[in-house]
Amino acid sequence: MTKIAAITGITGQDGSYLAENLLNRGYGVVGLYRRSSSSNFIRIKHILKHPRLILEEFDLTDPSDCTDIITKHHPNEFYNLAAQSHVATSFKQPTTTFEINSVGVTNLLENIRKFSTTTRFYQASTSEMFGRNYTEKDGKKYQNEETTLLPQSPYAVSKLASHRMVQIYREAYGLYACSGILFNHESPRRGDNFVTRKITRYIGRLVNNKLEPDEKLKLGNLKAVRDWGHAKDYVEAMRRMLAGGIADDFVISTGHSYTVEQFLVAAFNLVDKNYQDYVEIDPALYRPAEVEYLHGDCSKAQRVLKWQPQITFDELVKDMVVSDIQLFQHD
Ligand code: NAP
Ligand code: F7E
Repeated sequence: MTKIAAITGITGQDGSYLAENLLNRGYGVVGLYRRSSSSNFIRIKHILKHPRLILEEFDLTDPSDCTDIITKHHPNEFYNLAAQSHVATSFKQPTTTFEINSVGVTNLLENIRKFSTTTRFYQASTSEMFGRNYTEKDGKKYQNEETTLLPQSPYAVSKLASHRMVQIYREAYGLYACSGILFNHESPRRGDNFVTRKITRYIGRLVNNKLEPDEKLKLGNLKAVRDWGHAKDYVEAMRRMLAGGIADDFVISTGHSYTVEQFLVAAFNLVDKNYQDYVEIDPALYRPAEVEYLHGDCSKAQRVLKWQPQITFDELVKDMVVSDIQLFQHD
């Protein structure tokens, strides 16, 4: 029988890759999207006519929407990828962030508990929950499932609340509910306001002579360290969590970290330019509180899920730069 997977946030970066992954494996996919005044299907336009994809309007903050979807479809798997996912925005909109990222997740869990206990649930947790904390051992600094969570932003707090809620529903009610503690993952489909895409879009416009005269690339903290992987690899880890034998939480990362400045160098090198000729530091882009260092240890996922990232940092940067150069040839 065809397995049914529901995906919230199908219009986002991860939702679009996960939908492709599951459709390619023969799943029926119920894609849940938020109504907006204009169509937001740019990342899924190539699969919109797929015979096994159904789209349903849905808002995570509306409890009755959650009930309707769960009771109508009784999905085998439910991937909750919807979120207010921008850390800087969460400082400006902490309440909305909490309503979507924490109350919304509770709505889902409560409906699965009441109406569809065999549905397997995936929650998009995040390395931001570690905040400034890391484990230091044998001269190495990293975060894994044992590292204490110490969030530094309203976004991270909201994700920690839902992370813990998932554990409670798993332990108290026996739901098959997993959280993936995913480190940063990027792609040509990354939102425009995340630092990697901001950089590669600028390069795309630069190469195609689409910049305004003297237009600089304005950035904030270049010293922050991130463990960047490719979203295509990371959605496969999500799938494996729900296909596994035991519900649990897993760190998903590459184990290689770089500063924002190193990302800049790698990206500008691809077009034989020096980033220092283009970048201007804008203090307004610094965050009220910063997560300075993220470096994941995903050995549990490697051992239990047999998951390994396939795409290297250099391949990721190239994928994004090449894609944005092509994008602005036509734009
Ligand atoms: P994204 O591109 O920002 O996508 C977020 C999605 O959530 C969009 O489809 C958005 O819809 C939807 N959404 C927002 N509020 C909603 C609401 N109230 N009801 C229904 N849908 C709503 O995020 P992403 O990069 O794909 O990340 C996917 C998930 O993983 C998020 O939960 C994020 O917090 C988490 N995460 C991401 C990373 C990363 O590095 N990418 C790392 C760790 C965890 P619209 O299109 O209408 O805005
Ligand atoms: O920032 C610095 C910024 O916004 C990365 C989300 O997917 O990953 C993401 O959160 C770093 C930070 O990602 C700019 O201060 C400098 O140190 O690309 P970002 P993020 O905050 O790490 C986690 C794991 C998630 O869960 C989130 O959903 O880059 N930075 N200058 C800048 N960042 C941005 N956005 N814009 C700048 O101009």
